Amino acid sequence: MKKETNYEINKLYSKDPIEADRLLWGRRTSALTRRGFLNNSALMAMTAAVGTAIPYGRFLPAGLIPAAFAADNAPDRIEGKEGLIILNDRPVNAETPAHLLDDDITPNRYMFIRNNGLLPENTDPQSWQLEVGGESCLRPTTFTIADLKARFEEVTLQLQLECGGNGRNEFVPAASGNQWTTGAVGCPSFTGVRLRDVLNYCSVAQDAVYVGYYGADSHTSGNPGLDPISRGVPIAKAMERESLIAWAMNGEDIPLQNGYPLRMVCAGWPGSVSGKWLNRLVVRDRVHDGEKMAAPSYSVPSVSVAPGSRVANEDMRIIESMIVKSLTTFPQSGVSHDYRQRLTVRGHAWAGDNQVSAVFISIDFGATWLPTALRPVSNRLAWQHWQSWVQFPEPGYYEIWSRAMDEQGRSQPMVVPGWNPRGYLNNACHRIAVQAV
Ligand SMILES: Nc1nc2c(c(=O)[nH]1)N[C@H]1C(S)=C(S)[C@@H](COP(=O)(O)O)O[C@H]1N2
Ligand SMILES: [Mo]
Repeated sequence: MKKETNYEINKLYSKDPIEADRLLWGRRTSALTRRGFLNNSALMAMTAAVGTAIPYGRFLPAGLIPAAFAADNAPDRIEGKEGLIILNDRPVNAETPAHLLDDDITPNRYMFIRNNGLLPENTDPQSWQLEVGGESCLRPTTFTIADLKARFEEVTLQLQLECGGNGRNEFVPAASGNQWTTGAVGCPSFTGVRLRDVLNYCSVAQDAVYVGYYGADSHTSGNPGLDPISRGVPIAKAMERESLIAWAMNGEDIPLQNGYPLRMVCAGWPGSVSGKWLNRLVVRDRVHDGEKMAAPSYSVPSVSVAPGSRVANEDMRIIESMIVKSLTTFPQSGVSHDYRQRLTVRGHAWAGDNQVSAVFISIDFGATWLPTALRPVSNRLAWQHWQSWVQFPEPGYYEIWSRAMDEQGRSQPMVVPGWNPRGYLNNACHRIAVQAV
C-alpha cells in the first residue's frame, strides 16, 4: 500500500468518520444507529486500497480508520512545480502565488494543479490511445497520439484555464472544497489538434448534445469502478476553433500533473471541462452524466440566494463561460516602495468566452480608478495583459485594486459577488498590499 494515500484518508476520517467510510469505500451506514460492518463491495474497495485481503474485514466497525492508513506524510513540494502552494496532497491541489504568474505565457512550472483523483500509472505516449465513441458518434475510432499528429492539422494557441472554484476562500459563510485564493488560473500555450476535426472525422450524429471525457486517473478510494471526474462541454463549445486535444504545453511535454501525455483544452469555461490524461471521448445525445456533471458540482443557483442558503439541486445550473476577472502580478503583494518613485503595476485580465474591454486600478480602496494600457488578445480565449503605474501621495499602507470590464460592460465587483453553496465564480477585484516608505 502506498504511503501517500494516508494523509488525505486521515483528514477525511478526522472530519467525519461515517462520511469517510461512505466516500472511500462506498459503505452506507445507518445514520440512525451509526453502527455497522463492511458490506461486500466496501470490503472489496478497502482490500484494493490496502493491497491485500482483509480476512476479518467483516468485523471491522463502521467509521474506524484502517490502521494501515495511519501515517501522515504530506509532501511540502511537488517536483517541477516549486513555488506553488499545496492545498492538498491527495488528490494533489496546488495554486500559484500571483507574482509568479507575471509571465505573459504561463510557464509549465507555474501552471496550477487541480486533481480530483490519483495520477495514472502508465502514461507512455507511444502506447497511449484515445477512444472516440458514444451513442451520437457514427464512426467510433481509436487513435494513438501519432495518428492524431498524422491525420489532423496541428494548432498552437495560448489558452486560459481557471478552476471554477478559484477565489473560494473569500466566501462567507465558507464554502466547502479547496480553499483556493487567486492562483488556480494560468494561460500557457497548447499544441494539439482541434477537437472538432477529430469529432468530424468520427462523424457526429444530428442529435449530438454533449461531448464527455474520461481520463486515466483513478479514484482516491482505489475502487476501479469509480471515476474521479468525467465532465465535458456542449457540442457547440466542442466545435469551436479553440477547443483542442493537446499533447504539448509551451512546446514541451505537458507536465504529468497537468495531464501528460494528452489532454482536452476548452478554455474560458471552468477548468473542470478540460479533461486531463484523456483516453476516451463520448459524443452524447443528452447532457453528459459523468462524475461531477450533476449539481451541486460545478453548478450555481439559477437565481441569486442569500449567503448560507440551502439550494436544491434542481434549482442549480451548470456553469458555462467563466466571468470577467483580473490579477495583479507585479509588484508582489506586501512590497515596500519609495513613495517618491512611480511604481509600475501590471497583470492579466480575462473574461471567459468574452474579451476584456478595459482594466482599471485604484490605490484608494476603489474611490477613484485609473485606466491601464490593455493589450489585445494573442488569440481568442487567451488572457490579456495590462500595465500602468501609480504614484503614492505620502508614505503609508496602500492597496492596489484591479478591476476588469468585459466587452458587454460587465465589471468585476469590489466585494465578493453572489454567494453560492460550493463557492464558485468569485470574481471580486484582486487586491494587493503596498507599503510606501
Ligand atoms: N482526468 C481529469 N481531468 C481533469 C481533472 C481531473 O481531476 N482529472 N481536474 C479538472 C479540473 S477541476 C481542473 S480546474 C483542471 C485543472 O487543470 P490543471 O491541473 O492542468 O491546472 O483540470 C480538469 N481536468
Ligand atoms: Mo476545477
